[in-house]
Amino acid sequence: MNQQTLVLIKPDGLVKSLTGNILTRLSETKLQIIAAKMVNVNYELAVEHYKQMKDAPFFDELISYLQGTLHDRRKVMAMVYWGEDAIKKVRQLAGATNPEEAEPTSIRGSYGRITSKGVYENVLHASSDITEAEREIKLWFRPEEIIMDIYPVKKITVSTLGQKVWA
Ligand code: IDP
Ligand code: MG
Repeated sequence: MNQQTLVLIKPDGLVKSLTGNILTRLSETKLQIIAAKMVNVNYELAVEHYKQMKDAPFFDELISYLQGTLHDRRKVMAMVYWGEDAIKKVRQLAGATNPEEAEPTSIRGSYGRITSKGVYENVLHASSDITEAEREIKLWFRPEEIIMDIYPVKKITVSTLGQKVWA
């Protein structure tokens, strides 16, 4: 079944200049990238993205991690991958959440680490199921930023007041 999944190259992946390596590894899946952008992650976005972890003892550090304050690199690269079994294929290549338990040749096994404070720095995020993928893709992307109609859309009229356009 064709499906879509959200992939984030987290700030540690960017700081370590791993973008090319990660994209090359993900290209093994033969999936298509149907959206991609760099994002400055504000506090609200980080908390909404990881809201299911809100009771974790490392939650505050996790939010700093995703926002890039831990690595002094305040951005992430967000992408949507699409194709047959996309969610499972990307998760398999990503490897286990804990980089020490991840298959050594997986992306997290190759590049992740456990910091002294305890949060797993595992270089990328990948949605874990269809429901999570839909929630996350809709959180990170607007419909027109994705080159395929993957979810139903509706047209509304909005005020363009204050919107930035090219000067
Ligand atoms: P996932 O990224 O493999 O889906 P989740 O359980 O959704 O893993 O956790 C989100 C993120 O929180 C992980 O990618 C990792 O950065 C961090 N994390 C999860 N569990 C732990 C833990 O037990 N200790 C430290 N960090 C963790
Ligand atoms: Mg998860």
